[in-house]
Amino acid sequence: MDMPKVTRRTFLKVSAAAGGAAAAAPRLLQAMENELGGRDYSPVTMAQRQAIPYTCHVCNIQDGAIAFVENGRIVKLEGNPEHVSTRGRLCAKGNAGMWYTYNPDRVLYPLKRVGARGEGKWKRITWEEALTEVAQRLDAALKEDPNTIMLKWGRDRTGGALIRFMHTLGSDNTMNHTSVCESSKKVGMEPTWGPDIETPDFSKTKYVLNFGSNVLEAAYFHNPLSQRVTEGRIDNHMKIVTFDVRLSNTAGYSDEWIPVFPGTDGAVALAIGHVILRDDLQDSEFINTWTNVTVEELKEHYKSFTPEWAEKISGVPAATIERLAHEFATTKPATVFTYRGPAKHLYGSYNEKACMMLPILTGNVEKAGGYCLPRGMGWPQPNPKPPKPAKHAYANHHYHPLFPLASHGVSHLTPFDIFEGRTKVNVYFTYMDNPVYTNPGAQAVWGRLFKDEKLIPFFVSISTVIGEETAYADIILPDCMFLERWEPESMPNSLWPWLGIRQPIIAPLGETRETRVILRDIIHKLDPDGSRGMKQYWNFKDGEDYMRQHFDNIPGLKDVGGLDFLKKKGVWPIYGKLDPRTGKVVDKTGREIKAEYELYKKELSDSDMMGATIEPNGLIVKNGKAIGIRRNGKNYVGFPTPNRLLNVRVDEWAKYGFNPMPTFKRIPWHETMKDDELVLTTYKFNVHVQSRTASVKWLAEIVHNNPMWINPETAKKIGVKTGDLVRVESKVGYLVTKAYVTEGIHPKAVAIATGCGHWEYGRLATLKLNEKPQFGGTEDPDLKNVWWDDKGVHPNIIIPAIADPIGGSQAWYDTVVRVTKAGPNDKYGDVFGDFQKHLEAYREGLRFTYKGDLHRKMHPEMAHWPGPEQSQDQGHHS
Ligand SMILES: Nc1nc2c(c(=O)[nH]1)N[C@H]1C(S)=C(S)[C@@H](COP(=O)(O)OP(=O)(O)OC[C@H]3O[C@@H](n4cnc5c(=O)[nH]c(N)nc54)[C@H](O)[C@@H]3O)O[C@H]1N2
Ligand SMILES: Nc1nc2c(c(=O)[nH]1)N[C@H]1C(S)=C(S)[C@@H](COP(=O)(O)OP(=O)(O)OC[C@H]3O[C@@H](n4cnc5c(=O)[nH]c(N)nc54)[C@H](O)[C@@H]3O)O[C@H]1N2
Ligand code: SF4
Ligand SMILES: [Mo]
Repeated sequence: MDMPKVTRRTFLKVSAAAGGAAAAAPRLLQAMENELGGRDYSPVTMAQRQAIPYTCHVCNIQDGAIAFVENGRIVKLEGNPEHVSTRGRLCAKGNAGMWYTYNPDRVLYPLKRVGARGEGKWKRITWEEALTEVAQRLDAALKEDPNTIMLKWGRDRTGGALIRFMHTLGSDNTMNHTSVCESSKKVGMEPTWGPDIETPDFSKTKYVLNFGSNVLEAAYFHNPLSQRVTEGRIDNHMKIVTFDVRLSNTAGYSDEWIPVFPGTDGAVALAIGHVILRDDLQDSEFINTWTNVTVEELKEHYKSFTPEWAEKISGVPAATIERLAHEFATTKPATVFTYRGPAKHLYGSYNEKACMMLPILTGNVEKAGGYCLPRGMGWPQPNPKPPKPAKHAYANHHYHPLFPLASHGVSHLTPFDIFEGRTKVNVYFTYMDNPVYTNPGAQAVWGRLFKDEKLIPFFVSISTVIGEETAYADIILPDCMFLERWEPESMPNSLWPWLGIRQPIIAPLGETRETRVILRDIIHKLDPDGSRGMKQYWNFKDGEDYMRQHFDNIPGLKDVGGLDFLKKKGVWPIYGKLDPRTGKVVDKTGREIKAEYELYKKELSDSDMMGATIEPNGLIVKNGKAIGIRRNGKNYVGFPTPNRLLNVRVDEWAKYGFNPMPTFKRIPWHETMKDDELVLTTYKFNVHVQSRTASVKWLAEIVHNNPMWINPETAKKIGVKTGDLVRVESKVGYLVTKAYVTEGIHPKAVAIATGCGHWEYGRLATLKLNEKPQFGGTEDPDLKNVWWDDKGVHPNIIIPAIADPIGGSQAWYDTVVRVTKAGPNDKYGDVFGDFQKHLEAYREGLRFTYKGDLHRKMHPEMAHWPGPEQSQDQGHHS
């Protein structure tokens, strides 16, 4: 169909001319709907706005976007229509992204603490002063031990700059935030198939079992994937069944919402597997060819996981499990998606593994409409590269000695390692991290740590704002916002791999500098003439020059212009055009572009096979490296695992006394819960990102408080109605908040969202609206239009730090609480966390680690395990 050629500009002109516009309007409105985007006009001057592509980083999904600039100011953001995953659409948070930059409470120049730690007294200093002091402190630390320099990041999208910095200093002491994020999901999957995430092919599937992912509101890839979920529903009549303890908007959009008892998804998934195997609905050919177990072994192993057994644990009726198993196994194609729901529990890795088994059992792996491997791209690092540090830190972002299988670290236990003297810190760097707010124990644990000048003698924060953590810093080095800096990107957020960039849309505000430049400047201060061998790794003019070193030599991209192409388009490759009628990416002939499937069945070429040997089990080895697997007379690349198969049996787990086969463990303290006890769960709002969006008014206006969800049945027992104050008490602390009574939650659970209840983070987040901007920002008159006076209550102070002994994940969703009607002395917003009790809870949690006394008790089936002394830890996994 030919669309009338209409731009917003002509539309505005037509609609302004009354009369004739009336008849034309409906058709033009439709045309407007079908405009592809990528262009924009000032409603005042009608002039076309400058359009600059970038990659969104309000959250971590990394959507492709376009910023529109007028008179040097970013006035509007929208999705990049040429981006294969994003397809022209941003979520609410992405659309509001410029307010993240124009936050009047941003820190626009370096600051030095003048009062006591955390007291909020700051002095403006110059970059020269800041860099000199940081370099002096680093110098002193280096003399003692490079590993006393620690850097913890929350979200690192610098493309390798932080690690380069630490390796330049010779320090191995790096920490990420993944253990509070989704690490047990990753650890549940990696040994089985290689990567740490799946790509469900929602738009082509007929059936989805969703275990605890709020894909329409949060979850990894929620903007690109929710588009595909909608397509699956509309175009394909797909059925979606969501397991969640809470009626999330994803559960609400699903055909069925199944409220499971917290932490029991694994039992349900195993029982679904039991029915599939019992009734012979599995894909035997796939299992016997592509996994390291046989159908017979699985049938035997799954025998005890009956629907009746799972019903007792999860509350999901056995009949429902039977039905879902049949629907899932007989509808083709079908897929599974999980996110943090199953993973953030004491034995989250087992839960994830049990869910992952369902597409494996039914052969839905790597099929159109199935459960697919992620597709991403990488980029080379500038040369020369600093060597890996010679000495291992006690723990780092992929290794903790008590959690040898937790390949993404266990950073939420770091404070305890410091309190108890296993990790020594002279200089602590933080980058885009806010554990004082986002981690279990929050201010009671992390706040106490950062206040202690003996334990943290010097604290440098590379941040854009003063959040709850940065409030404790000695020096703040002000970073640029994502709309002002260079960064390389790639995310496997659809079935088509891509590379993208962030580039400065506007010049950095104030004196802010981008991180890679800050890090370079620190190194240059430490090693001005290069004699210490550090400077050589930091040879670049500016952020753009560094990007050239990533992008100018990538085959394919190089031919079309390397970084220059990305500066113009934001993303590479451009797979096709967005079809305005369907919203899909199509080729020149108008047909939807196809994804590649069955990647594991790619055949090795003759030249690949040159000099390769085939072992008796089929493994194809070349130069000492497994490059593929021989199956049915053909040489395939196989899966990206060491044995090129799907490892249903994970032998590495057995080395530490964990069950190598799919299994389920109940959370012991849930088994002994008393009648008046409930499980506290926490979740994310669709319009907020962690602690980061608290200063964005467009979003705060939509959501600014977080009452506790409670089931009517439960609320009745304790006599509370919506709006009443409740006291929520765990074994480590209590808080006072408001109740929101809703059928949309399991009667044995309560839920408090994260994202509200700030005590730092600027005037909007804390509702201290009468103060003035302090750190270089200009007043925002819109702050005067804040009509709400309730900022919510943040729950993390009452959540103990417990880690999954396999995956290392924080058990966010396991906290047992007692909820009562608030007493006369309780005030809304009261929070309290007892440090000693947090410490005890942490020690109790360690009893489940492979060296702990409860480990064996939890694993009677592993009686043959020789024990921790014999299970030689492989040492440091770097
Ligand atoms: N809007 C928004 N989107 C985001 C983010 C954000 O901050 N805001 N952050 C990004 C990041 S870092 C992450 S890690 C992802 C997280 O994405 P998700 O994991 O999808 O989101 P969460 O809200 O963390 O948790 C998912 C759901 O688990 C449920 N749940 C709790 N316990 C259980 C259980 O035992 N079983 C089941 N089945 N469900 C349970 C919660 O009620 C919640 O609805 O989102 C990403 N996207
Ligand atoms: N109760 C509860 N707690 C949770 C969760 C939950 O669902 N419930 N979710 C958890 C999850 S999934 C995650 S991933 C973690 C996230 O937790 P964190 O990794 O701690 O993430 P943020 O809250 O995003 O903190 C980022 C901090 O970085 C700084 N910052 C913001 N933008 C920039 C920037 O552009 N540059 C620099 N240099 N600094 C910047 C600010 O100081 C900000 O406070 O939270 C976890 N905490
Ligand atoms: S999901 Fe939203 S906030 Fe996250 S990257 Fe995409 S558009 Fe930005
Ligand atoms: Mo996360």
